[in-house]
Amino acid sequence: MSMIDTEAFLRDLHELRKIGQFRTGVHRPTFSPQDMESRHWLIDRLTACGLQASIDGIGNVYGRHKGSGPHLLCGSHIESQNEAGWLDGALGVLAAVALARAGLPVDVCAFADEEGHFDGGFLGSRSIIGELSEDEIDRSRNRTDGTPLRDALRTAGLDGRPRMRLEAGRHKGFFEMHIEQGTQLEQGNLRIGVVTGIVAIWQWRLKVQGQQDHAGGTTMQERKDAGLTAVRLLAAIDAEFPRIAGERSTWTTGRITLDPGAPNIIPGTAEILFQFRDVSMPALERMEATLRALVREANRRERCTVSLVAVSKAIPALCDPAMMQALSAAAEQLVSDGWQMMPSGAGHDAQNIARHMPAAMLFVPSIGGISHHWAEDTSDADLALGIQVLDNAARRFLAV
Ligand code: HGY
Ligand code: MN
Ligand code: MN
Repeated sequence: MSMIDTEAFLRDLHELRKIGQFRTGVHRPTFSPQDMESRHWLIDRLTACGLQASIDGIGNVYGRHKGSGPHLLCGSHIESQNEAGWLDGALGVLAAVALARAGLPVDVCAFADEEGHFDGGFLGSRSIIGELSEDEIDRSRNRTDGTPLRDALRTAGLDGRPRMRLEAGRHKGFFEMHIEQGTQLEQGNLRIGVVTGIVAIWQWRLKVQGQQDHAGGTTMQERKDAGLTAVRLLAAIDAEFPRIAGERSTWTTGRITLDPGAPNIIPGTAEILFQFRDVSMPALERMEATLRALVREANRRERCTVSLVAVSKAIPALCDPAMMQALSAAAEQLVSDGWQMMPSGAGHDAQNIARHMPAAMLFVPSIGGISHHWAEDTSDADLALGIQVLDNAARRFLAV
C-alpha cells in the first residue's frame, strides 16, 4: 500500500522551481548563489522528513535515514544547465524526499555538479565513491568563466569541509528517477521507462592554432585561418562517424569559439568543445580512434595545427537486473500497457553509483522531448504516476 503524499511531492517540485527561476525553467549553475540557496532549502526539507541532513566539501547534500536497515539510496542532482529545465535532476532528488517522507528506509542524496559546470563533471557522485582526487579538484576550472573549482568552493563556504563517502554495505541499491530528455515515451504514447543502461559521455577540447591577421590584406594563399580548419575538421568527423559509430551513438559540438572573433580579422585560434556518447565501450573506443585519426589528417593537410585534449571520459553502466525487475513489476501493476524498457541517451549520477552498489533508473516523459532548455516540462499526472511506480518498486526491492 503506497503511503506517498503525491501533493507534497508536487508542492516540493514547484517550490524548488522558484529558486533561480528563469522563464518557465531555472538557472542554477553549480555553486552559484541560487544553487547554494537550493542546497540549503533541500537541507531544511530533509530535516523536516526526519533525516539527518548534511552538506559536504564538494557540495553533496545528504539526508541519512536514522532507523535500521536495510537501506536504499535515492537521489540525483539539483543544479541545472544554464537557463534550463526545472525537472532535470530536481525530480530525482524530490522523489527521494517523497519516499523518505512516506517512511521508507531511504537515504537521500543530491550529488554536486552532475551537469559538468566544472571540468571532469559528475564531481559529487565521483567524490562519494572515492573517484575524485584533491589534485583533480585543484586542476578543475568552470567551463563558462574559467573560475578555479577551489575558488568556487571557497565562495560557496564549502572549503575545508570533509568530503563524505558512501558507507560500504549500508545500501541494497540506488534508485534514480529522471525525466527521459527525449521523445521515445511520448511518441510511443507511454508513461514510464525502465532504464536498461546509461551512456558514457566522452568530452574533448580541440584547439586550432592559426595566425591572426588582416582579413583583407592577407591573401587567400598565405592565410592560416583557424576557423576554416575547425569547420573542415568538424565536417570530416560528421562524414566519418556514421560509418564507425554505434546504432545509438551521438556526437555533438556544443561550442566553437573563434579568437578574436571580429569580422575583419582572420581568427588566429579556434576552440571546439566536442563530445560523443554510447553505452558500448567498443563504440566509444572506435569513435576516439577515428577522432584521433582525423586530427592527425588535419595536421597533415591544414596550414593550422590542431591539438586534442580529453576533458573527461565517463564509464557506461548497465542497470541492475533485480532492480529493473522491481521497476518493471511496479510499472506492469500501475500502468500495464504504458511502459517500456529503454536505454538512457543522457548521462546520470547512477552510472557512477553503479560502480559501488546495484543501481537502476526510472524515466517519465518529457513533453516534446525537450530538455537542457527552460521549456522542459512533464505533466503533473506523469510526475505523480512516476513517484507511485518508484514507491512500489522500492518496496518490492526492499522485500527481495
Ligand atoms: O548531459 C547529460 O547527459 C546530463 O544531462 N548532464
Ligand atoms: Mn540530469
Ligand atoms: Mn542534465
